[in-house]
Amino acid sequence: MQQYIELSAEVQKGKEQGLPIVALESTIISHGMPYPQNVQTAREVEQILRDNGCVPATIALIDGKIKIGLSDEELEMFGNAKNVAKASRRDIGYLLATKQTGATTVAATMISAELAGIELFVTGGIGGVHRGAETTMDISADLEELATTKVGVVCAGAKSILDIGLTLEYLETKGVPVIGYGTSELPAFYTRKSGFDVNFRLDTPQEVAEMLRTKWNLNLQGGAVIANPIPEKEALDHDFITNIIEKALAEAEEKHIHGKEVTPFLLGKVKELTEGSSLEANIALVKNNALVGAQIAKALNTNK
Ligand code: PSU
Ligand code: MN
Repeated sequence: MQQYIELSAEVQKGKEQGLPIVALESTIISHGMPYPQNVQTAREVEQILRDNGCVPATIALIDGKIKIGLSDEELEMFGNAKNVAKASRRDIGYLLATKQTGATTVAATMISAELAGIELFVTGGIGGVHRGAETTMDISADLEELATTKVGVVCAGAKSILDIGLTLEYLETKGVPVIGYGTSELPAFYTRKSGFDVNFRLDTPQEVAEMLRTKWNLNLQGGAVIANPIPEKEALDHDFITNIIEKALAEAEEKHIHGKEVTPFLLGKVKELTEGSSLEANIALVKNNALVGAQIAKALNTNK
């Protein structure tokens, strides 16, 4: 199996030194944000992790390998290229075998992280149950992955392009704990509130690490959602963003967007309609997640 995995020199060295390693996804770079802010954000997030005592491992599929840690040129390529495939669980075998370039989603990044022995993963938002899923059956493979793969995922909650209530129901059925980091209400990505409670509120990195370690010591499969609200001053106005999301959803329906195109289409539309303010919020929350994720990864590393 190790023949498919390639660690960057930085990750390899970090591993040998016993440093905490934090996984980062590449779909957020290729499909989640526009160039050049995507590459710049990816670099800044990596640096936040380094400055806080961790080793960043941005993950992607390149030339038949699962790369754990990307070079500067590779990051640039992911941000700029138009032909990068969005890679979720189902795509990994095909893309590696045909040596195509693939940007890993939350699901594929979790799989890769687990294979590389990485326990914590920082991102912006997870996929979930889409609105109207009772007829379209559009449910992100990210949720199934959270149910099976042993990686903690730090995010800013679920976007209201999704049906947040159904997403929580699905996670409950699958036994995935949803932790509020310093909050008892699930954040909704651009805003700190969603109207839905998390399962458990934890206030320190040590408590989160202890919860994950206990779950995994018991050999309970799957990960956890660690939902960290966007900083107050960066949050968008609730009514403003709700209105824009409604418009984006209506356009997706009108244009019959489906399958793996849905999420990137909605993210792009929201960015366009907010004239960039959603992008600024997105960048701020990912950086904030990196700060919190670094603390959790360090606590996990001293609690093996
Ligand atoms: N939500 C975001 N930004 C993103 C994504 C989701 O706010 O970039 C990406 C992540 O890579 C996530 C994927 O895993 O979209 C989910 O896609 P789908 O809904 O097709 O499973
Ligand atoms: Mn989908």
